[in-house]
Formats: sequence, structure tokens, C-alpha cells
Amino acid sequence: MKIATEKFGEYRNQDVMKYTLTNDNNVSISVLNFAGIWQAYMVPNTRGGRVNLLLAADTFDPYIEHGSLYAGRIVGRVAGRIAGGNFDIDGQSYSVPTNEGDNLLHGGANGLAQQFYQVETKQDGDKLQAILTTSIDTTTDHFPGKEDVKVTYTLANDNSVTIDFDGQTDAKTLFNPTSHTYWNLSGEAKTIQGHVLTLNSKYHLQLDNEKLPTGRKILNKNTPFDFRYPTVLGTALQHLQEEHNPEGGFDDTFVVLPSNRLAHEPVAVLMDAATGRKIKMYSDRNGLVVYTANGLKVDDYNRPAGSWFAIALEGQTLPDAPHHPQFGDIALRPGHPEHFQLRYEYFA
Ligand code: FUC
Repeated sequence: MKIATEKFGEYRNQDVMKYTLTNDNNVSISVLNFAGIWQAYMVPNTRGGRVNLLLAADTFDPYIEHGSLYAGRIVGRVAGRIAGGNFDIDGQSYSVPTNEGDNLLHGGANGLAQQFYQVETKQDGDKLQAILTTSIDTTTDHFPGKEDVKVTYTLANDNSVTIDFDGQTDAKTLFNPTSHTYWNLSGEAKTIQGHVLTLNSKYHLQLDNEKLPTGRKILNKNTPFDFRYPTVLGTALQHLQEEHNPEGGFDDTFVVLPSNRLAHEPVAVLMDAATGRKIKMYSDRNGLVVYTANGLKVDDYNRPAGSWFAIALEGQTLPDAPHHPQFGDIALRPGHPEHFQLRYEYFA
């Protein structure tokens, strides 16, 4: 096992550092101190080389140039959209400046996805960890409270990767972070149309034309959203197109059964049919945003620019929960730290 640190770029007069953790099977993950970007998940291929399972750039500038992609970033304090940038916590109202039309997206213009983190690396038995910490307060992102955030990436010798999110605050605020990682398991010049997706989901959320949940859940069965059984993404995308879906792909929230330790069912399984590479994703929250990078002409990443060059699977509590209490409580209160986990198991 080994840990390496190198300079990856510069931003806002600070060094962007890349930390690479490599296990005994020559599987490695790399993370950046900026935005906690998960830049690489390298696994061996059958030709003696290695392939990055993630959409990523090998230099830093594309991450800023295409910032709205949120590629690999830790997103928070709140992932997804909050209608009007307004919310109540325990009867008190708050407002955060909006950054997508009239709504707040992915924590706003200066949220966790735009911060530098302190990073500590360590070996813990047969696991390697990168521990990222930062504090975000009202002067930075306009949310109430000074929120202390710890994001721990763990690579184990079984090749799994776990992301632990810990939050605590000195005043009532919100906490519903995610990892905005995009997957493309093919490692070739291919889209994700040949990937096979299975979701532990019976419903998805109805969205309005600003992509805000209306509060209604729609049954997936016999629709392009039906991933209860392994389903070829290209087929589902084609079915969506036939329904004249204006987005040109998935940018949708699935209601998922949170993984728990007893049943230990993944929320999502993604497989590349051509290579058999597979990721089982676990999450302890009830929502999964599936975004197939629709209509994007993004150069300088490790897959050819164009629609469906990767798929983001964003585990979180169902979006806009402050306006839909039945989705869950994403408040973070002083004296009550919160912990969430995303976990990925790799098979080949
Ligand atoms: C997802 C989507 C958004 C946005 C972002 C990059 O979370 O819901 O529409 O494009 O990713």
C-alpha cells in the first residue's frame, strides 16, 4: 500500500494538491484538496494497464472551465435544488441567494463544491484514507451556522471505496451533501449507452419545468424509469427520447430503499456489458439523482465530448426536502452531528 502527494495545479493563489492512495492490488483512488474532487478510481484492465472508472481530467483547468459539471466534487451544504433559495428550520425562515434562475442549486455559488479542504492521509490496517476537513460559515455561502464538514475517502484492499460525510454546526442549518462523481466503466471511447443499470427503486419524483419536485411520486413500472431489473441504458434513453423528453436523457430523482447493514442491498448496480466491470453502490439515504450528462460538449475530459459520456449517481436525501417534509429532515442542529455514507464495491 502506498500514499503519494503531488501538485495538480493552482487556483485562487493556492496549490491544488492531488492525493493518491494505492492498495495491494494496484487499485488506486486520487482526490484533490479543491472541492474534494474524486479525480480517479484506477483499476487494472486485461492488457496489463489500468483504466479510470471516473469521468476526469488529467489537468486542473477543465475542472474550473466546466465548473457547472461538478465533476467529482463534494456538493453541499445541500445537494440538488431548493425552491426559491428559501427554507424554514423549526419555524424560523432563511434565504440564500439563488444561482440557477430563481432557485438554489448544489449549495449555491460558493458552497462546499467551491472550497479548499485540509487533507490528512493515513493507513489504518488494510485501509487507506484521505480525510478532508473544512468549515463553512454564513459569510461564505449565506447559509445559517458555521458548519464543520469532514469527508473521509477510504480505499480498502477489497478494492471498495467508502465516502463518509460528517457534519456539525453551531446554529441550525441544513446538511445533505453528496459526491457528484460521474461513472464510465468502459474506459474506451464509448458512451454509457452500453452500460446496464439496476436500481432498488419503485418510484421517481415528478419534476416541474424548473426540475423542482412537485411532491408527487410516479411509479417506475412499465416506464423508461423502470430499472428494477438490469436494464441497458441505451434502451432506456431511447424510450425517453420516444416520449419527447426535452432534457434528452435522465436528470431525475429516484426514490431508493436506503442500504442498511442487515440487508445490505445496493441502491444501484452499474455494469459495462462489454467488459463486465461492475460497481455496486450503497447509500444510507432515500434519494438517488441519476444524471446522464445530456447534450454536453465538454472537451478536455477522459471521454469524448457529447451526450451520455458518463453517468452521475448522486446519493442523498430526496431533493428540496425543506418544502416536502415527507422527503426527510435535512436540518443539522447544534449538539446533533450527522453522518452519511456512500460506498462503492468494484467487481470485474
Ligand atoms: C445534477 C442535475 C443538474 C445539474 C448537475 C450538474 O445534479 O440535477 O441539472 O446539471 O447535476
